[in-house]
Amino acid sequence: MKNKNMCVLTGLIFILIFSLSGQERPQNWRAKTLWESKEKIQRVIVADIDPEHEGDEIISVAANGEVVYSYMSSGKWANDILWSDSESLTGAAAGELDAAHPGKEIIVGGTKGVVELIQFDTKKHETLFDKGGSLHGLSVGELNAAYPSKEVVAVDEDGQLFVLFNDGDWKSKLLLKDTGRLRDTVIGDFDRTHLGLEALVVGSSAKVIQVYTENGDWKTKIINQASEGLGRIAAGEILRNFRGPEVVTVGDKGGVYLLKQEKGIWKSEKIFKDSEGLRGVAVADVQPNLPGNEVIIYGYSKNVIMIYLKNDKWTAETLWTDSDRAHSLACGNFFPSNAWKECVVGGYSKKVTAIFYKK
Ligand SMILES: [Ca+2]
Ligand SMILES: [Ca+2]
Ligand SMILES: [Ca+2]
Ligand SMILES: [Ca+2]
Repeated sequence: MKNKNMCVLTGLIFILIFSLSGQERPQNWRAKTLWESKEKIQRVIVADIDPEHEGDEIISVAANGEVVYSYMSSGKWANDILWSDSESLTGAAAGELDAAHPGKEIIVGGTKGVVELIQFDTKKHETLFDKGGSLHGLSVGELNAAYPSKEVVAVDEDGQLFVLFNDGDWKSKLLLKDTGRLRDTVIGDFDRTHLGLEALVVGSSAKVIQVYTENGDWKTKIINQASEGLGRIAAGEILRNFRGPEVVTVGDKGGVYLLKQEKGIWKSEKIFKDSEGLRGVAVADVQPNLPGNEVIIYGYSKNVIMIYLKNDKWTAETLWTDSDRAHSLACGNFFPSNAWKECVVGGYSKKVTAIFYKK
């Protein structure tokens, strides 16, 4: 009898704590399930793939090999399975890779070590690359002016870093083999000392590796070494008094690091630590009443967390909690009726979920 009373009392205390902490939660954030797969969602990306449809579209890839295209049509969400691989897919990216085809192309890769290019409208596909290990991360961008097409960076679980380029045919070059798994890559103008764009790559070795070309030759260099394995990387303007873009990496132990290049030297600052490992990061203007862009993270704690500067101090707010652990997050403007960005997450819950601010 005494034990039962204790249980009731403990339960009441938990409810009290839960409702008190619940008050901290932002009022204007909503979540909506867009797609439910039969297996884990491994990567979500947001890009303006179809120029005839306003705003950005969403691509998700899953452990069952499905590539799903999600978009708003007449105010409702529609989903279209573009491709089904026979094995798990882990990486996805979008970019201009076929000048003869309107809109961006989608590339995916996974366990088979093949990079497949897919057209969103015709569903036509073409294999660009088929000799890597289990691919994990992909990015597309203008890295080498010698070729008219954009280039692709593909990284795998054996630590191999490949570039794919088109000189009439798609070719590949292995640039390095890291000591750990390579997991994610992003392309942008991060290095002020180098003309044009660069790619950055992160993985379990905790290194941040830069890929760039010099006089047409492919080069790599390590720009930072974190104190924990890194899971994801993103970039965007964060600091108002700094001419960015800044770079954010997230780690296996929950660390969130802001990297910026000052006078040619890269500096790193830990801006937050989550309770568990992180598998999603984005930099975007997701909340209009906070100035500029915010950093959004998603991790094994199941939480989607927004980090921003408030009175010069890094502040974190949990926006939403998933039913299971994270694997990927991306943000973009897929509700084009307002100027600010929305986010999408996917992971062990097998669901692709939109997370957005509603006035
Ligand atoms: Ca579009
Ligand atoms: Ca540059
Ligand atoms: Ca904002
Ligand atoms: Ca929007």
